Amino acid sequence: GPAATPRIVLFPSAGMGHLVPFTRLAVALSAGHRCDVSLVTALPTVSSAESRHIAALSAAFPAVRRTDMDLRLAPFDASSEFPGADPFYVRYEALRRSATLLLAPLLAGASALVADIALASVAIPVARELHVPCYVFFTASATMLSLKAYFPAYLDARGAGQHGVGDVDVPGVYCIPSSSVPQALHDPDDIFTRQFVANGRALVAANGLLVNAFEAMEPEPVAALHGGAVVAGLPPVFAVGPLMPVKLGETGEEQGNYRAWLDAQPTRSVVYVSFGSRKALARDQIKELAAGLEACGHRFLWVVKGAVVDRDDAGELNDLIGDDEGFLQRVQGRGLVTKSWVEQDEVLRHPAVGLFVSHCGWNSVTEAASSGVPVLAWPRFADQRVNARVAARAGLGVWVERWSWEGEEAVVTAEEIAEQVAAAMGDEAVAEKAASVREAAARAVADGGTSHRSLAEFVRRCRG
Ligand code: BUP
Repeated sequence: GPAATPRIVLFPSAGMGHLVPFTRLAVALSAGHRCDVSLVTALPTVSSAESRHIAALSAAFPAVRRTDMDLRLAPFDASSEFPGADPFYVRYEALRRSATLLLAPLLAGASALVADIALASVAIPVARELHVPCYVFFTASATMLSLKAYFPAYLDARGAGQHGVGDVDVPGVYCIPSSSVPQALHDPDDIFTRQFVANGRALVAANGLLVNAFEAMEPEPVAALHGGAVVAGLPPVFAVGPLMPVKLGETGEEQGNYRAWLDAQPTRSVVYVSFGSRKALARDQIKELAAGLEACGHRFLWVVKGAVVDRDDAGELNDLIGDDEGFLQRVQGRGLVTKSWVEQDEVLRHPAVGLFVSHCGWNSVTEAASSGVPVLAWPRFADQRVNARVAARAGLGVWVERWSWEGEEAVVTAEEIAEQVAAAMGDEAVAEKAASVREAAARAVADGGTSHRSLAEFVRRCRG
């Protein structure tokens, strides 16, 4: 008879950068590989974008069952313990501390648990106790996964009494310069660093690792992770990316008029600018960016954020971009600036878009790769410099390495921004290489491609 349908429980952490790839994985497993999938949704969500996204997912894909986890049942007073910490990292910590209590009941009858990397070290023992195989989904690049897996060994080898993080030469991959190591990792007591190291150490205990990456874009790290060069004893690694975006319909937020505006622009004439869902640029940097976009001479669509969590972003657009001199009026028609959520994947696939000025959050990089839009990389924090290098090495775009990131004082000037945007928009070679990355991505996820086969192999193992 037909093989049993695997029942897979997906446990994401917080923020759109994690929820979006989990949604894509859920749909690929449910619709593409006929698994029975449930998605754990921790409530209340940190951002409104997440709650809108979950509602839209349930409406569009009812087969992906939603299992709510009420975090109010396991109260955790983050405000006193981590004052001033990033609310998304604080949420990871709340999930980590609640996992033993709240996760176990959700695993009854499961064939496998797929836990977010941010929750790995707590989810693995909970699943083991219940004899449920536990896989870890790494939502960033394979290069970053190799750094995460190797980092605990790096710290141990460095010895006691040594402080600070230097260049990290990941065996079999390449040397990640100290300046590209996520800012937080330079501080051993940072909440992010503690989680990063605990989760990195736990990887060897997982039944397998899924990563939203594909071999052709990151050949060295994928090979090194498979071959045991990075860390001995890693479980099988399944490179299943770039996971395909799913159409969810309207997510309920005021969508603005960007679709109609894009439709009216000539082919490859628009610069799309976004720094992701979870960090605002400093106000003086926003001002320079505005002036740079005005000076570059091209059309642009700019998603601008004023707060870390969208619920806190109540300000007016004019105030946010410090527009006391009529910028919005001067660029009217040529530039569209919005504070609202846009369907980024749809924007990147629109023929009018010719360049993506991006912070290089990994989802953004994968979306640029699958749509073939060249990236002008401007990493801001966390793993983004590592990702920017991946993008540049793969030929997906260019990275101006001297541009500062969070914690460095220097403001990138309007002149420099205008110059680099204009150069990238005029660079035919970059556009051609980005198109070839798109073709490689399409081959990876097509039937018989490396990523398609990896996901099928993962499902086969879940069948047991
Ligand atoms: Br903002 C924004 N529309 O307006 P990243 C983001 N997105 O669709 P981040 C939109 O959110 P982390 C918007 O396409 C991507 O899938 C975007 O993830 C989508 O960056 C996702 O690119 C954002 O990984 O998360 O938000 O900084 O730090 O976790 O990488």
